[in-house]
Amino acid sequence: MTIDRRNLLKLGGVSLLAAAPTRIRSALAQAPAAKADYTIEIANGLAELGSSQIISTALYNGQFPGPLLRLKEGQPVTVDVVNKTDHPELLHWHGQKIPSDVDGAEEEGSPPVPPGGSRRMTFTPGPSGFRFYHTHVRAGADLSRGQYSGLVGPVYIEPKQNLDAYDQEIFLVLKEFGPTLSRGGDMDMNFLAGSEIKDLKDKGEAAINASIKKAGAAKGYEVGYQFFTINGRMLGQGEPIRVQRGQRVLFHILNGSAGEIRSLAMAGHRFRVVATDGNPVPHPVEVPVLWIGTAERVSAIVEMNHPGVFILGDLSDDDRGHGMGIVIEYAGAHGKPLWQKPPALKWDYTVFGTSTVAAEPDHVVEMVFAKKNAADGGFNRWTINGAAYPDMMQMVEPMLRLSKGHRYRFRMRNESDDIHPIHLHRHSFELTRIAGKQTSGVIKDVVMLGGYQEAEIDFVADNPGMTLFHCHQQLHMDFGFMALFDYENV
Ligand SMILES: [Cu+2]
Repeated sequence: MTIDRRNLLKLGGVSLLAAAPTRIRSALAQAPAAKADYTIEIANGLAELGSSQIISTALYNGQFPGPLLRLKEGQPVTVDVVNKTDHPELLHWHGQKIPSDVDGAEEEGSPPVPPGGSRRMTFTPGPSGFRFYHTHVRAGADLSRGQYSGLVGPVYIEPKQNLDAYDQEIFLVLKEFGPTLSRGGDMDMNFLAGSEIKDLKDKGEAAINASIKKAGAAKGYEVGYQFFTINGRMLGQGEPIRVQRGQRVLFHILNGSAGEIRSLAMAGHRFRVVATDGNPVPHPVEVPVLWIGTAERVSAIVEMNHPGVFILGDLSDDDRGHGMGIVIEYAGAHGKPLWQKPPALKWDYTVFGTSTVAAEPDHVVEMVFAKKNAADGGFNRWTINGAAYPDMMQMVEPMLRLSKGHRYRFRMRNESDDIHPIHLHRHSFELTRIAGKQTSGVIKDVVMLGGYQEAEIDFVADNPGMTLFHCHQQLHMDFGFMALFDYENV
């Protein structure tokens, strides 16, 4: 055997490397050629929603939803994001407590992934639970961009300890495709607990009426959809979820929509909600229906004790008819999947919380959300305390400077008739008052604020760096419903 360099390394490879000075070893470990834990490629591709519904849209790794990433709490991960589209992209790690430069929002200073280029991100995942990743690109009037595309994927961060026993774990991503613009269109809001507050309604209605009088009865654009899917398949088009009698199935459900609110029910079955937005709730409660706002997540256990073939689907006959559902099939059961309208339910976050009064905040920040009807080329313009967040071309003054370690309470008042799924980046918050009730212990990163309602959320400023706050409806955030917070690192 000739002793060349290759054989020498093979003979003594390990010990040679082990004997190398620390400086060299760490350089080897950090060599740019080292493979990332995950590579996510953004490119246009085809998604087969049904046998005769094939659409072209931007996808992660050529699939919808993007691949499930199972990360480990506290264990650093490296992700390469490769952008094969012709425009800059941003991949946002929704619901994670990570630095601004990897969070994936340009407003916070995260560098975009250039067209034809790539970017490596390293961060320590957390908190544990069900999170997700999605594009944070502004779409504006271009309905091929932003979250109107297929750029959504689930993340599960393994906790150090598992809380619940279950037999099967299933991830569901709810998403509409084929967006179109229309004028007006009213959202069904009767499902949310709480009632309209008179002075908010008076102000909101006065503003709408004044605008319609001036502009000639035109309401701002809304977005509607042609195709409705769960895990990228229209109802009846994919494989059913196969279960066995007696199983406890843990569903992790993500509303990956650009702006819709979704509901889910299944005849003869109830959902025991164990986590909201990935965070365990103080009181897991059984409910017959789930309501999930844009970007919200629900983790719920269903006991499979009612054999048959069922539709797990949206309460809206129209949306379910256009695909928003999936078939659940018990082993040995056959026949047409059964759908049954569930009993009426008011969705009330406080049932999962405790009535203990939450800790007192150091600061209370008052916020009023309002709509300027059709004020932006036919699109509604949205304001927070009278200011609309401008387009990305301008430098933006932070709305608020947070002090590290302080507890903040946002007192949010909605002067519009729409429901807003309000999202805070890089932090989780605690619901402290909603639907007219005090509560505590429900930890989230998105909350639905009802039309003409108010709510309070608390968070501790414990993750310094620029922080974005916005409505998670793409149409609302793109037209002003956003604010930036600066941070004092002292
Ligand atoms: Cu909104």
